[in-house]
Amino acid sequence: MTIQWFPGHMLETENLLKKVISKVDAVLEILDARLPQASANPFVNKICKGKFRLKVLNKNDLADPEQTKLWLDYFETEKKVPAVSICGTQRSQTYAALNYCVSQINRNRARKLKVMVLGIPNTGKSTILNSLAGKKIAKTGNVPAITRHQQRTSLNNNIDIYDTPGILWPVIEPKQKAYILAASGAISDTAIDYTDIAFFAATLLIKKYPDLLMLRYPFLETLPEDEIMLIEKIGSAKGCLKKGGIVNLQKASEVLIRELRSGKIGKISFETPKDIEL
Ligand SMILES: Nc1nc2c(ncn2[C@@H]2O[C@H](COP(=O)(O)OP(=O)(O)OP(=O)(O)O)[C@@H](O)[C@H]2O)c(=O)[nH]1
Ligand SMILES: [Mg+2]
Repeated sequence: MTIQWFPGHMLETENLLKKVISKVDAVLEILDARLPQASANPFVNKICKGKFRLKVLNKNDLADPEQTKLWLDYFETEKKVPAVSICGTQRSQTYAALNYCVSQINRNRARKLKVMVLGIPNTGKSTILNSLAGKKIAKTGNVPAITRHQQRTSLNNNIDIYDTPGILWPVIEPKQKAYILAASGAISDTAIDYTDIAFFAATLLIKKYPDLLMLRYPFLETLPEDEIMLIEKIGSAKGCLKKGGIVNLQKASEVLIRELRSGKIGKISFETPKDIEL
């Protein structure tokens, strides 16, 4: 399975970025802390060559803290690239990331510094911009592709910050990466079968986070043997039923994915640095 979800504004954004990136002093590459590898767009690598770039693992409040630590270590020690983890709604944390970025640039203080926020959809770019500005300037939302145009904001400290639309790439493969991105909410839910995402998520939860699963769904009593059993049990317990009492897998899948994305099941990471080494 491959996923293709590349709305027109993403291509427009790529073309714009190719033109304007040379005028920018530094880039905040916003990744999702739950999927720091899958949420890295190779296009960002390509256009940011030679430019200072800070990897910002956002939504760290939703990610498994142990894994986030491993990821930061992986980027800094193995890849030798600067990385921080933040919660995009916490101003002290977004400022810490920006200040770190600014401290790494040879700065002519008379000139305004241009910092660009880049990343795939739904990683929290506009939320971070709003947090830095201290007011709601950019529209945000829990579905991908909310921002459709580049937006500049002047901060008090002689810095201009640029929010950009989230961009993916035309064909997303392998399958594992597509599922991880879909489970996080980076790809439109119309581009992929909901039950497929839920099967992927259920498998991950049974294997890696069985304790969180049992805590969130005490009606399970014992750990389900497989992903279908888990989704069926959630469906029965939450009343996601069709005529005749059969579980409506689509509805049950929606419940699981919603709870996973919102953090209700717990702090969960979808991939670990070890997955890369495999
Ligand atoms: N829990 C949590 N939610 C966050 C965080 N940062 C952003 N969000 C939420 O994530 C969703 C997406 O945020 P946006 O700021 O719209 O994401 P974006 O990267 O600008 O998305 P596009 O414009 O579609 O590319 C919103 O529901 C935000 O409230 C965070 O650090 N933690
Ligand atoms: Mg946005």
